[in-house]
Amino acid sequence: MKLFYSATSPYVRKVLAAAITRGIEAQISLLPTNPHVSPPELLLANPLSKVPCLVTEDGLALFDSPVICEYLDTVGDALPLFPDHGAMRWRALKLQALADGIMDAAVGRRMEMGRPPEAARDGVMQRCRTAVERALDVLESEPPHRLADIGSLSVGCALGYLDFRFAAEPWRQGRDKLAAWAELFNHEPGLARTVPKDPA
Ligand SMILES: N[C@@H](CCC(=O)N[C@@H](CS)C(=O)NCC(=O)O)C(=O)O
Repeated sequence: MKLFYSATSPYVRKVLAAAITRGIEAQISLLPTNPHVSPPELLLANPLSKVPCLVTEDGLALFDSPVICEYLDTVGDALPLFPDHGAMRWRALKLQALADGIMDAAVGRRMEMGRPPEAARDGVMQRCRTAVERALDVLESEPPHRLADIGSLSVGCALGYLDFRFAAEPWRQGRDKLAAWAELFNHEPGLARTVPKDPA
């Protein structure tokens, strides 16, 4: 399998964390890609010009990260990251959606940083910021469990992105339970081996 990849993308991190957790990362070759310049090889696979995009052994190009992670659950025979039914499944999918929403809002803000102020855009960015705050408060009231599934891994990647790009806005303040959860859960191999850093 081939993965169009960017080292700083939290969505890519989620896919890699899923692959590592299931022990199949060696089956994935990484294709470093800058989606913002729309390279033709990425566009052939993903017309939306976004990473992650996974090309399977059968040549099927898959996006976005929830779809890719669900596909990875069909590879190999490790325990699935998507519980197959019942309350566990809906809890995991809801947590994944909440975490992806944090990433969407935070990545959106990051893209706008450093640009000259503009009333309409600043209003949208403020909405993104408060959406993240509210989502974090929900996670504080009920932190994910300690098992690695698609929900908990997604939350780990979302919080990691906040640490990486928004260190000046410390999310741990007033959120002791979530901070304690992250402290432990960051030792999961899928997270510990994918900590984001700026390219040298
Ligand atoms: N919902 C998508 C989001 C993917 C996404 O937005 N990736 C960013 C990188 S962090 C990207 O490729 N941006 C390029 C662009 O928007 O043009 C997913 O879960 O995979």
